[in-house]
Amino acid sequence: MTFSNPLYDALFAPHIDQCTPFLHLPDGNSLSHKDFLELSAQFAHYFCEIGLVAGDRVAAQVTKSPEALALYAACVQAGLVFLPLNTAYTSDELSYFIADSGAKLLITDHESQHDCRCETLESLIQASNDYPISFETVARSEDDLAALLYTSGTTGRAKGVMLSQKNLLSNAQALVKYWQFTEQDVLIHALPIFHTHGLFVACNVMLLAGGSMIFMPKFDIDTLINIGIPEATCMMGVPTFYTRLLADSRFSKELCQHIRLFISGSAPLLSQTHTEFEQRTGHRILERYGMTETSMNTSNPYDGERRAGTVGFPLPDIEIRVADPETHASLPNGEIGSIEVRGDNVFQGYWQMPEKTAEEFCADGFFITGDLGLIDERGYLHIVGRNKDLIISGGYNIYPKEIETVLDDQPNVAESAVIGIPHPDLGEAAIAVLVAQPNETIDLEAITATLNKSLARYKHPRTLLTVASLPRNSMGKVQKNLLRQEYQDMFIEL
Ligand code: MLC
Ligand code: AMP
Repeated sequence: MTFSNPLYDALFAPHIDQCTPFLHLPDGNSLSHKDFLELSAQFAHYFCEIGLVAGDRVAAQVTKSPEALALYAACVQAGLVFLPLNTAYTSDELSYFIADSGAKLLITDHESQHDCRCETLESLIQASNDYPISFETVARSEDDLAALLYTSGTTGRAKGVMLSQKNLLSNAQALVKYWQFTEQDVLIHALPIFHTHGLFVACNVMLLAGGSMIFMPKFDIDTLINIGIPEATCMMGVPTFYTRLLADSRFSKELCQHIRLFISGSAPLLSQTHTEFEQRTGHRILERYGMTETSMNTSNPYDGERRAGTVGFPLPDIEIRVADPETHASLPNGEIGSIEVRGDNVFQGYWQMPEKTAEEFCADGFFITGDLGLIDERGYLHIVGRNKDLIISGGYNIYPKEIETVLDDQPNVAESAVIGIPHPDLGEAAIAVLVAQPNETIDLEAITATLNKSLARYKHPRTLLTVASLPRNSMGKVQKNLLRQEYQDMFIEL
């Protein structure tokens, strides 16, 4: 069979005439597949009408809603590259993404001004109202880009991750099969839809399987307990979802009686959470491992043993190796090395950054994830650390370098170190340790005001501390491990 637009044809087109529910909304209403696709077809007309052509980037920083998700469908259908942005990003952060991506259109909740055409979602909905409810899908090949997702890094500027139709489709196909999703499934969707997890893992899988989603604006424990869990068959979440559920005495085995699968990812799930969850509900959480650049790489098995503290096996047709970080030769089982991945899931490179792209791929095509792991005697992958300075807080990535660059620029700051320390709710939380210039004091309030302007809230250090000096090794490198040790109990109730 030849496809004119493989992603649209597989995920969306089969549902065009289906009046079955696609999104169940918290107010009790639901939106059918057909209604959803008619709305997205109208958006696609609008995009064409304003002159967008295949390959143009469309950026969206909008509150989660069915209409926000329809923007994604419309981009795929019109051959455009969807660029979703965290709603927490500041205007400064947004300007960078717009300039770097060369987006032609930015869609936001409120009126804004940036270096491209800017529309509110509301105005777009109104303007699209009179357009036809069907749209002739724009042809795309499997290697054409479907999405551009920005990810920061340990050095330099945020990078646009180029994801092709094939990257997204192959992963959705693998996951539907591996996790046994069908049109009977009802997924609790409480994740944001501007990241790989909520947008591609959750929505692409459910679209391909033909099931429906309980589409919540955000994670809310009461909605989850009163509506989500009793009505659903499965949930995807970050570990914080699971620890919050366990902390709630209303969460019980009875409540989960229709659930067949709980999936966790984006951050390490503590073995303790896995065990407590099984004791409370009888369900073993299925943990999987992925990243923006690769979508999902490995997963614990659906039928076999789900081992706590591991991320399971490579998904079908995806190769994983644990390699020597210098030579990239595979290491024997049990040895810790660099986790590297190859397959149709792996992205096409960083947008307009060929050197950065080259640095992160091996000559034989394996992508270097920056995660460290080992494969145990039974073939399960364990993630044991990161070869990159990264904090994962409630499933959001915080790159210390980005925060340190802002802090180091502030008056009277000689240097700074941002570290992640254990946090009972978020897994890890960021704190900043600052050193003042000689004989100066740092104005912490002024720093907070600057952070508010330049960085999304979730990236802000939870605490700013001043110290006389930072610990360094003989090479002069800041020993963040010592700082982490010193402050490790700050958020833990002893
Ligand atoms: C919110 N805040 C956070 C935060 N989330 N701070 C640090 N880390 C976080 N994750 C801050 C807000 O800025 C705000 O600060 C305050 O906490 C309350 O905000 P909120 O929106 O009410 O928070 P809450 O609803 O409790 O959100 C927590 C959460 C949410 C865990 C439900 O962060 C979440 O949905 N996380 C999922 C992230 C995700 O989808 N990751 C996948 C990435 S893809 P203030 O100061 O204003 O009060 C990926 C690949 C893969 O990693 O493998 O999946
Ligand atoms: P992102 O850049 O937001 O896509 O985040 C990807 C990173 O999240 C990976 O490189 C891992 O470090 C981390 N990650 C994702 N899933 C897991 C998991 N199950 N366990 C531990 N870390 C994870």
